[in-house]
Amino acid sequence: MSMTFAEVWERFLRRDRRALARLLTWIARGEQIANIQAALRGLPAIPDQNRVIAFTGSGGVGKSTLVGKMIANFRHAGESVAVLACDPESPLTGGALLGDRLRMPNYPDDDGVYVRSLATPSGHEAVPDQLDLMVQLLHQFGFHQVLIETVGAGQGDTAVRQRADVLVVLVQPEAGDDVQWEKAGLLEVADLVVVHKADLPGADRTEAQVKALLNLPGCRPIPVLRVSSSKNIGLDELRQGILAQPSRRGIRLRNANTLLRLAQAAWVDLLHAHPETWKPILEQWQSGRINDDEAARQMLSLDKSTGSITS
Ligand SMILES: Nc1nc2c(ncn2[C@@H]2O[C@H](COP(=O)(O)OP(=O)(O)OP(=O)(O)O)[C@@H](O)[C@H]2O)c(=O)[nH]1
Ligand SMILES: [Mg+2]
Repeated sequence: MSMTFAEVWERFLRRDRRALARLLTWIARGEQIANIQAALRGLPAIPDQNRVIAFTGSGGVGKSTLVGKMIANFRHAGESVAVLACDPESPLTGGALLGDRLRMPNYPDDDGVYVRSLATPSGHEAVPDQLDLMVQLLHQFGFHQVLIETVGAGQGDTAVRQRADVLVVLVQPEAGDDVQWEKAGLLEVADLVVVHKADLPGADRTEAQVKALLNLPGCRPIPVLRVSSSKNIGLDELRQGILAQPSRRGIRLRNANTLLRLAQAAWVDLLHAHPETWKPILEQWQSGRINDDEAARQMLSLDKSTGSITS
């Protein structure tokens, strides 16, 4: 029996999990998007302390296992949790989806947990927008924290990263000097680095390497935590570390500083001579009146010599 959008939405508002599942399926298929967007606009804003936390790292580093552990950890701390597990589309998709679900304990009797697998075809443009909508739905349904397991260090992961409030990058102890996480450039964008599988030999060395890479003069300090999912080590510290990260607004401000630093490198003279030209752009961006793309476009179109906007 098929229900209309209005019927499903009415059930969603009454916190019917089947309605939530239906809406998520619609989004995944690119259906009912305009209706969902419009209906979401009518709901109150999501509290700042509700976060989107992405877990990323190379294949097999233990993302699914750790996310499974963090579900339980957040629950013990009184927080409700929804999980979106993304997987690359591959001949193994069916198995991979199942694999991720299997490592995440299911909680059939707990209203405070919801786990959903999500196929993310590589190069699929619609995915980031779909993710935004899904996350909004889950927050509006009442889940405090939304955890996302990303597809790993591949492309397609970038979109997820940009949409997370907190990005947790997992690395694991490795033999040899050829450290893949360094090549992947993941550390640069991390809010928090987890040296996972810390029960394995070499965790000390990996931790030292990560710290040496991250703690460059002038850069914001990034916490590096040692965690073992199999030995239940460091999980509370990870939760506390995540919650200690700035809320969305804080992240906006941090991003604004990054943008400013980038702009400074290219427009030093302009920035000193005409702060009145770029400060309004920054302010509009920080308050959310213009999005990242528009802010970047306006910044880049500033005329270097006069400081006026040229296009
Ligand atoms: N020693 C050790 N092994 C772990 C730990 N956590 C997970 N593993 C193992 O690491 C392997 C990969 O774990 P997954 O959770 O599937 O890793 P993943 O990053 O989700 O993998 P993909 O989704 O395939 O990229 C499994 O065999 C786990 O049992 C840990 O804390 N210590
Ligand atoms: Mg996984």
